[in-house]
Amino acid sequence: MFTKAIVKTPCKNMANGISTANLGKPDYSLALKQHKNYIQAIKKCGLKVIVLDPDENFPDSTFIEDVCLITPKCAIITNPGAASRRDETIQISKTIKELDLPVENIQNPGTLDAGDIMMVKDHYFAGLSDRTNIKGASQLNLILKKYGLTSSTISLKSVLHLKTGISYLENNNLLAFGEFLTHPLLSDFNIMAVDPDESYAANSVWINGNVLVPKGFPKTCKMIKNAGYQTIEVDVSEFRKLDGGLSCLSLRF
Ligand code: CIR
Repeated sequence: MFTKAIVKTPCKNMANGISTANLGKPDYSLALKQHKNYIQAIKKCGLKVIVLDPDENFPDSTFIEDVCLITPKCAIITNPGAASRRDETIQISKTIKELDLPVENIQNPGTLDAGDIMMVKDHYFAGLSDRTNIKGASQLNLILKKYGLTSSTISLKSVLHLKTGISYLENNNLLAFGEFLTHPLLSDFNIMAVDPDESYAANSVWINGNVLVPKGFPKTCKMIKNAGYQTIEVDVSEFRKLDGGLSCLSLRF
């Protein structure tokens, strides 16, 4: 069960965020509207939402998931792999200090984006990507160990972050596409295969029995619904233009 979430309002400068999507520049007023709807959706799942102010210095800072990993035992401030995102951690550190949790840090030369980390009960899968290096993943492993938690790594081939390609929906159900469908390290999961033409929807988010699914991916939404979940479709088209998905927009804990 999650009870809280932290989100960060997108800034006007989001138009200058990192992107490989080739879908054009995001429309800021539409992005603001979609962000508000996203907050409503996660509130509907029972979360109390802390909303942080926009920060024009960091175009990608609305993708708050990447800068911190909150576990039930500790919060880990990451060291984002993209240079332009490195100092997003300063603001989140201030917010995290106010929570009643021990705080840990990933440090140079280790880099880690928490979009690469997928929690499955007490175990954390860490994607090795262009953003998360082996040193970052090893630091994470040592930190988690202190708190009785475990982790393992998965090397990524084609996706930005691990959770771009897979999402854990609890009850051993794993939403996946492409390189993850037959991955040996994931073979114990009940794999729910996302159609290649809906691959963006592989980033869906389980919150307290509900699953947030990006709007516009009907086959995936139906598959999740048929598996017994309550689905909530959320339009995040403007965030997709910056390679961001549903999970990146919040820290849930
Ligand atoms: C970036 O490239 O860092 C942002 N434009 C998108 C981050 C998306 N975050 C995520 O998948 N966890």
